[in-house]
Amino acid sequence: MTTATPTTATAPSGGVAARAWAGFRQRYDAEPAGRWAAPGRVNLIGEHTDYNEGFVLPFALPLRTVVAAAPRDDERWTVWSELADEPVEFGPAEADEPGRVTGWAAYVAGVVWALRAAGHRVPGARLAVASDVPVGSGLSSSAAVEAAVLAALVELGGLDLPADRWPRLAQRAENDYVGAPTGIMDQSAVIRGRPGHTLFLDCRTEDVEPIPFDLAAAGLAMLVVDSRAPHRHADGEYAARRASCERAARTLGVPALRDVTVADLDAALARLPDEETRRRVRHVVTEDQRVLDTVALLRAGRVRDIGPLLTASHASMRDDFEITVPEVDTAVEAALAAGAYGARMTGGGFGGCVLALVDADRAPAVADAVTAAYAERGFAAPGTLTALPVGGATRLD
Ligand code: GAF
Repeated sequence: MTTATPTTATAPSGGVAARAWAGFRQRYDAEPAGRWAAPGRVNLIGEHTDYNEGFVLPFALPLRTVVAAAPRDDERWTVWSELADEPVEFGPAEADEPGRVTGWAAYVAGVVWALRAAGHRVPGARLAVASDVPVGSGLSSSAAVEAAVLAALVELGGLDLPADRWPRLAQRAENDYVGAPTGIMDQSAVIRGRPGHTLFLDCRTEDVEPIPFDLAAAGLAMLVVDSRAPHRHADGEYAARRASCERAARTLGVPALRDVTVADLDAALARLPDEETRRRVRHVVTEDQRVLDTVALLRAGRVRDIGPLLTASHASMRDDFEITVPEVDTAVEAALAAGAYGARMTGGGFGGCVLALVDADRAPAVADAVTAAYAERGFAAPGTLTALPVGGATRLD
């Protein structure tokens, strides 16, 4: 991402696909059989609702991870990434034991593991990974790697695996091999994304409804601000939030917090043991409702009117779920003060990116205002871009 004046990312650039190809040729001294791509994502609204079996509304971003790949004769996998000097090679023994492959290659080994655990015969392969999805910005760089690798292996192996089953497999790779207890939102967004739409996903049923999200027609833009505060969801805070929600659901005698509605909320809160748990539950229950309200407004073509819901979501993450940090709060406040219709942190929290819904012609001014606020607070300059929704994982050639 750039700083100050936002770049406009509406279509994937050719550069990353060329880097994957060149990396493959250089590393393996051969031509790949093809290239597969998967995007990063932002979530318009619905945070920490996915693992509570609730609702989310993400869209895929025009920043991509590309995997160039070719089958090999034996049952081994070699992976090179432009982020690392040396390739990593593993076989069935390492793939079948979660945790044996570590670091960035664990996301690849995790996909092999998830496919094998589901009974698929995974072809041995050489892979080269290049990515424009910044690592650690909360834009789902890991889901993008998982989805692109999955797409490549499914096709190279001729596996009978329809794409609507890919998100669950990619999530298993992340949960059970890498060890990050995430929900299913990111994998669904980067696999099932639709150009010009946000994805209304019911995380219990996995039903997806693409909701038209035509920012340009409304004269609007979505400014994405990289807070530059490091974001980590494999760490204890994410897991602690999830555990707290699951404990609360058990106390309330419901399968998941999705089963508590806003109408039930006060009665449910009264049955919870402590103030912190009450705050966590209030966030999840009200956030599910905000997703439903946002979807209703978008269906009615009232894009600008979703702004207050975005801002209310941020306040709920800040005050009730307690997952924001000063950098993201500063970005939200500065964007709103500069005229954004709404703004919120997106993703797992503790850093990552902020979304601000702005008039298209105001995007540079709002980006400048956030940059100035950062300078005043002594924070490293934020990155900014404006983005429109693109399609999900796909074969390029
Ligand atoms: C991270 C996780 F990976 C998602 O599953 C989701 O829980 C999100 O945080 C919070 O909404 O991106």
